[in-house]
Amino acid sequence: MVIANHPIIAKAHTNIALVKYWGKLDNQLIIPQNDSLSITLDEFYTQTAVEFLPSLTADEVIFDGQVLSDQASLRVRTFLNHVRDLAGIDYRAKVDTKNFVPTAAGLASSASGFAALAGAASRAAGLNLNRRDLSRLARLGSGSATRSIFGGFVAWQQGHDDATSFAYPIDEQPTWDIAVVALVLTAKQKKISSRVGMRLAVETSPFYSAWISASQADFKTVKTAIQNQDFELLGHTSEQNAMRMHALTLSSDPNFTYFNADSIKAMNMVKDLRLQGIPCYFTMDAGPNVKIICQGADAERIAQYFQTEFGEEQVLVTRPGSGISISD
Ligand code: 2P0
Repeated sequence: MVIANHPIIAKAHTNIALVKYWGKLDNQLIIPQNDSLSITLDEFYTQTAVEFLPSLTADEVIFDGQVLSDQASLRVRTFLNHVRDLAGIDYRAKVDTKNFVPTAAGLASSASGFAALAGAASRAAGLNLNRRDLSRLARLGSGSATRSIFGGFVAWQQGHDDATSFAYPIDEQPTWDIAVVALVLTAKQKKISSRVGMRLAVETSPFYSAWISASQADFKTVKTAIQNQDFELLGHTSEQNAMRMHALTLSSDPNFTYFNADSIKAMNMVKDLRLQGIPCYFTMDAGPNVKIICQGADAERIAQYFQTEFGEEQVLVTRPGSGISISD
């Protein structure tokens, strides 16, 4: 194995889950409690350069031009240890990462971040992993990163150990016209991280077992909807799945929610649009921003409707994006 003698650059897009991951079976290996399914988004991505250098005595992590403190870079350095173990090397690395997400959109995600880091660091360390193994490696950084290795519609197979928990593509270049309208309702950092929130749900929500059985059924339904290009089935099931996930936060002890007043307003506006005959469905992750799944032909009209309420800059239209790319 030969480590690269120049920085390796990887680009990975973020993704939005239609069937959510919310809870781990194994907190170290990040083995989830259920299968999940997402769309990779073209507008939002992370680009990361990594070089392992014999001259370095410690890992150096630069994020959007700022050198991170030891505390802030802990997850990245822990991840680099996995790569060093895998490659059998001991060198420290220089990591330079940039998020390409519209200013303060609050959509930056550990998904694109750890996927890009997995791609750049593994190749810089001399490993030449296939995409399945890259998704397993990305998983050790963050669960949602597992899916960002692939483009279009992607599934993350739950599995039961490190070897069997990985992502695979369902439809990398969808031939039907799907779009996601992202509403930036706040760019504020969330109070309860996904990691803490999902652990609370597993440990305290009396609804957790119902979530697992419902989400496994949703996974099958959304897969069928993709195969049949059945937009309404895809949208309806995704919206139901999102609300089932958020019911876990409401039923955790202590209870909490990622909704704010604007999230609820936006969800009601989506329902109004449906009553007007425009098929569109909402989903939300571990924060107040709402994403609207729609057909490409309706995207601009839907975006305008929300721009009137929330402002032009707060509404972004995005489409299915590609999987990871890594320089030589
Ligand atoms: C998902 N989310 O499926 C779900 C839906 C947010 C809501 O995966 O602890 O940052 O690093 O594995 O992946 C966000 O959680 O959590 C997430 P870790 P992650 O996209």
